[in-house]
Amino acid sequence: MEHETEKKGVSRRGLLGGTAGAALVGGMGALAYGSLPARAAEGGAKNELAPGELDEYYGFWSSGQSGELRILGIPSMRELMRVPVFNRCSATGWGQTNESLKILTEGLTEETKAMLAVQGKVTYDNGDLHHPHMSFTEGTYDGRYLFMNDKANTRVARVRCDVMKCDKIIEIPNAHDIHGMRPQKYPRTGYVFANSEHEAPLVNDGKILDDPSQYVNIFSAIDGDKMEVAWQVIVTGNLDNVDCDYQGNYAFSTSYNSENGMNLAEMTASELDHVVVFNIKEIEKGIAAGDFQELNGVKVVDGRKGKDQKYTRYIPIPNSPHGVNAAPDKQHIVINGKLSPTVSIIDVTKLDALFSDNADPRSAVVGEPQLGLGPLHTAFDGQGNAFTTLFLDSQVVKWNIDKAIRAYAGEAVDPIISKVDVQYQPGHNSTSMGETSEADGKWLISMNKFSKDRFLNVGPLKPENEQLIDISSDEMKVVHDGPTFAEPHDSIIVHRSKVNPATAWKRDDPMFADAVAQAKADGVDLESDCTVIRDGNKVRVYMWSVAPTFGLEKFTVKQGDEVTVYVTNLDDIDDLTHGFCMSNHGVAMEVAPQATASVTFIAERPGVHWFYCQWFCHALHMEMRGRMFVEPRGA
Ligand code: RUQ
Ligand code: CUA
Repeated sequence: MEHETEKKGVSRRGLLGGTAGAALVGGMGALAYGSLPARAAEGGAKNELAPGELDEYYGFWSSGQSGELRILGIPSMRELMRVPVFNRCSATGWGQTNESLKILTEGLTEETKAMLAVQGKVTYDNGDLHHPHMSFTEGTYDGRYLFMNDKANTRVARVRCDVMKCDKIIEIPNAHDIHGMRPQKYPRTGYVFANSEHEAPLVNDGKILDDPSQYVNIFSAIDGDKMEVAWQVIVTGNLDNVDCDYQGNYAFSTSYNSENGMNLAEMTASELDHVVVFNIKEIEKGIAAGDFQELNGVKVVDGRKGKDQKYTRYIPIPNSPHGVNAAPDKQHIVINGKLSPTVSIIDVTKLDALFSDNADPRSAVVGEPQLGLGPLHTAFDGQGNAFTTLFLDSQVVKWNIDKAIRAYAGEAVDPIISKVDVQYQPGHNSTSMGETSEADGKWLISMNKFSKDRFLNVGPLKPENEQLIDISSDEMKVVHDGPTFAEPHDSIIVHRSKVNPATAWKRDDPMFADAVAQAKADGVDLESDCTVIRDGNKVRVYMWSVAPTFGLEKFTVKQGDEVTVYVTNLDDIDDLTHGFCMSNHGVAMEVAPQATASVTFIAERPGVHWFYCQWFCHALHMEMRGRMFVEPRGA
């Protein structure tokens, strides 16, 4: 499918109505973009799109404790879609349809299933989705999958980019609260690396609480094709964020609690924490040679500090480092100091010596520029420059990697190029294609944790603020404010040429293979038959939908029956999604073009109940409805 950007000849409408106006209403005229329309007109990159114009990039956004993935258009910052993952979704029926429940339950451990069953649940209802990342081939995005973590319930999920739906969710055994997560960049993904943030006793069975010496943490490599844990490494200290090199040799995890402290004072006691370097090839060799213990079905190697280490190195880094970001130059890894005003630059070409010659781990650090207060994450432009968020300073700083390295070597050069104020307290940032070897230096998003006075007051709970920054010149320009709901942590900006979603499902899609198999067993052709199959007190109702009708006007069941409704959307026109909502039963789902979707419920209310199409599809959409008749028990 060719994307077409069509200019409609609509002239640029300043941003006044959208942002400066709102800020002025907030009484903060001084902070408003008084000069913004003029700036936009000065040249630089164009971020406003005319109606009908398509964006150049997809933005894939986390949503933090909302648990979903969001898709934005960049540079317009228009929200294009929400993809439910760890959350429940009223619109699509995610967490309710049989297809989604399978994905939400099949990857849970037996122990978790039992724990949930006691609470009357089959799966978790919440998630905390921090880091969405696309699969790579040879150092750049390949448009196959998006992977994302759930810090709340220790899971990793995968979204298929062809249909933009989640197809796998797995719980990671032995780990506690998956935070940092990145796919392998080379030769391909491959592994998805995932950090367990919180330390716990290795065998966490209720026998150890107050003996931190027995607490460990777990680094996981997940096979992104199979969505299974390939291996794990036991480490010292906690694990925060992770990234990996462009050579396929090493992964890097920051640790803000090398102390293994159990409270704030203990966790921040020492000035130096560390980044753990994982030697992927050595770990693979160790596993092949049987140097592992098996724990809850996973092969686990010991990479703790102080052992005679083959698998890991611990590079001391000041002070509670947070983000870790591989530069597109394929050589440098930037570790963000958080409590230290510095970032530390690791040169990947110096890492082999750490392992082969036992070289001083700090010898891999080739730069440590002081950038400002609270550096959290760094993004890149592909021209040798880096952009680091300064949480405490509420700024983004642009700096030059080479100059920082030369300054560290003693040369009198200042690596800092410029700083820009952002509103307020930035966490992650991301640049267009900036996490790949194809970083193009056009756009930067600063994901700010607080919006304070930037928008109309909506009560004590405020939106966050994501700002679009034009980085096409050394003077960074904030060109857009974007309020967002809880709480996008991270994003990636992917050129649209990398992604090519379908407009309709294929009838042989694995997403609804179970429904197809059941229909086959029932002798039902989903594409033509509308029928009711009774199987004891289980009733299967099959119908198709073609705007503006369902294939069944009515069906009859008995009170107490377990009813499964399968709807197959035979429309294959772009955009012609139907829905199925059984009123007063808490049942609703999306049925996109050429999809089959199914939902199961108990028909416990005698009488007539209307089901209706809940997705506006046609001029006669309101009329797209039918009846379920429930005969009372004993009738
Ligand atoms: S972390 S604000 Cu969950 Cu990505 Cu750094
Ligand atoms: Cu079909 Cu609305």
